[in-house]
Amino acid sequence: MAILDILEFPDPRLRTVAQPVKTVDDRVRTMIDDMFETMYDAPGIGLAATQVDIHERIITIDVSEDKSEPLVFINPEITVLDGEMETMQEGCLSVPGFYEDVTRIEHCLVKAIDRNGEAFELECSGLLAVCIQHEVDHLDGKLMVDYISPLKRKRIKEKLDKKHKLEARQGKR
Ligand code: QAP
Ligand code: CO
Repeated sequence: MAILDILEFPDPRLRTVAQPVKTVDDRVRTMIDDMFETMYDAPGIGLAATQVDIHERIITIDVSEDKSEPLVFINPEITVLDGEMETMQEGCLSVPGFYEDVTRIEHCLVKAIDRNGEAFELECSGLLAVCIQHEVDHLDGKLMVDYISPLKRKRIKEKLDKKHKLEARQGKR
């Protein structure tokens, strides 16, 4: 297993639209294992393959208290279940140190493929529903910062640009 580098905003690679997975084989399962290791190490509750520069439609999530409920979604498709919306403060491993309010669908149905290549459906609400929508956005090249004001986005970009310059000087990236 391996801990992968996480791309950070405004890295243009985060804007890539991911391709569907054609076959769930050992290559895909190794990527999933590495994504879980990277997510738990961060630590985070959700990670999309896009964030580790893999442009395939794979998401790992664990919203449980004790990090004991790993969920993987391959080629996820979201269906809206009712019109209810919910606003939650979100973070993102690709936008470290920033937390912003985002309004999303409260209740959704997710259809996806699991690590054995089997199709499944999961009804989601609460944090899990928010997290799945956040991660599917990543697969479409979309980020949490796209939902906030241009001024806030500009400030976040400037702060992260500074952080990345400092890290480059220190040889971290
Ligand atoms: C997406 O995000 C999410 O800024 C997953 O310094 C988050 O795991 C969906 C993290 C909240 C819904 C609600 C963020 C770790 C982790 C940071 C994450 C940080 C360290 C974010
Ligand atoms: Co994110």
